Amino acid sequence: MISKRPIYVTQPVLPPLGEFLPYLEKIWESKWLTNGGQFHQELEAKLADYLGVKHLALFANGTLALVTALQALRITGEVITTPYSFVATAHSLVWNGIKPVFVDIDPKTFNIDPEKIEAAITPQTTAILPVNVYGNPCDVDRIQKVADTYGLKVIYDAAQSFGVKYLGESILNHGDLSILSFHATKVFTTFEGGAIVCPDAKMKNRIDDLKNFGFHDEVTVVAPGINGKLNEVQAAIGLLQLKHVDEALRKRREIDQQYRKGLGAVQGIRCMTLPEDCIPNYSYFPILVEAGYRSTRDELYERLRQLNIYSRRYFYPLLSEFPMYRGLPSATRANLSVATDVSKAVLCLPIYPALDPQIVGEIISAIAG
Ligand code: T4K
Repeated sequence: MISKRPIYVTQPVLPPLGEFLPYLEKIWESKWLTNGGQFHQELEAKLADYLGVKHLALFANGTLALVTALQALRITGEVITTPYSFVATAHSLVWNGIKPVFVDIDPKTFNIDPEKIEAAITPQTTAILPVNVYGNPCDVDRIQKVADTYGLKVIYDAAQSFGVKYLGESILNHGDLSILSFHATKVFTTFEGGAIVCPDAKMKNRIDDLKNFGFHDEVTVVAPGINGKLNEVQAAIGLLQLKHVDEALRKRREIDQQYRKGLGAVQGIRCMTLPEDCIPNYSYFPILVEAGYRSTRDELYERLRQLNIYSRRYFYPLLSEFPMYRGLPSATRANLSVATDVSKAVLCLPIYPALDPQIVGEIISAIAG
């Protein structure tokens, strides 16, 4: 046993409780709890500034942000997406009556392979929904080129991409819309939460209406919107988190470097590579357990569990293997051979700011030893 307490794949950063109390006092005093209050407005402005994006609409979670992003752009028919993601990506399409069309991934980035998108386009295709898996940037230029050629919208599921920069700017400034998740397991958290990032004010107004039942003003409902609002307590947590997020990213980076140094030479273990000109957020530390390693991925997963280390097989099974998707024509293993191989080999190791470097060292030894 490496540690008496279980070591999970992640752990949220919680600033000192004393720092949170003044926010609660303000909420108690104002009695303003939700529906776009002061903290909500402040967090939208501060996050847009921190992330380097034009407009940002907060949501109760990333899934509602995804569902609403598709509504905002009036997406219908078929949408091309990746099977290598969290279930919310494909579920958001089904909630909108849209058919997911799975396209295989790139073996290096684990993101949708832009080369394979074109062959999946049909007259019903209206959009592409790529995912920046582990916050790792997609090939945004090539994806946009295909989208422009065929007149498709692009919505990035950037749930895991908080703070990632690519080619000198925020990864969130690509495509028509991007969504973020602020779930407890994310680099920046409001316990539950999320956002849509959009480039223009008119679209932000539409999104704001859609997340508030479609209300435009007291007596006008412009669309069958949903209740996707983030409340004031969550917004206050977000404001507090922002003060600590740079330090959290720095600590994550150190753990990432320690893993890379310790595992780089282990036969049969491959660490994820990042594209050049990318500032990552170190949200996950995926390794591939390949031929040449002394055990299978699942044996290593079990061995680590015996040591009280709870790594995770994100993303296994593939979305295309779940019962509601496996009947789709695009869900075959033959169509998704790279994703199938990666999902059988991947293991995400614990990474979070409070993780003791000594434990990281012991995890490395357990894998390498
Ligand atoms: N798109 C993508 C690409 C996503 O990755 C996600 C979410 C979404 C869309 C949807 O966004 P949200 O609607 O969730 O905002 C987790 C998260 O629940 C999910 O948010 C996340 N992706 C996904 C990748 O991971 P689980 O089922 O693995 O979570 P769970 O409860 O097993 O937590 C993992 C570990 O984290 C635990 O073993 C311990 C630790 N933990 C967890 C929680 C909830 C804590 O220390 N404290 C906590 O409060 O899905």
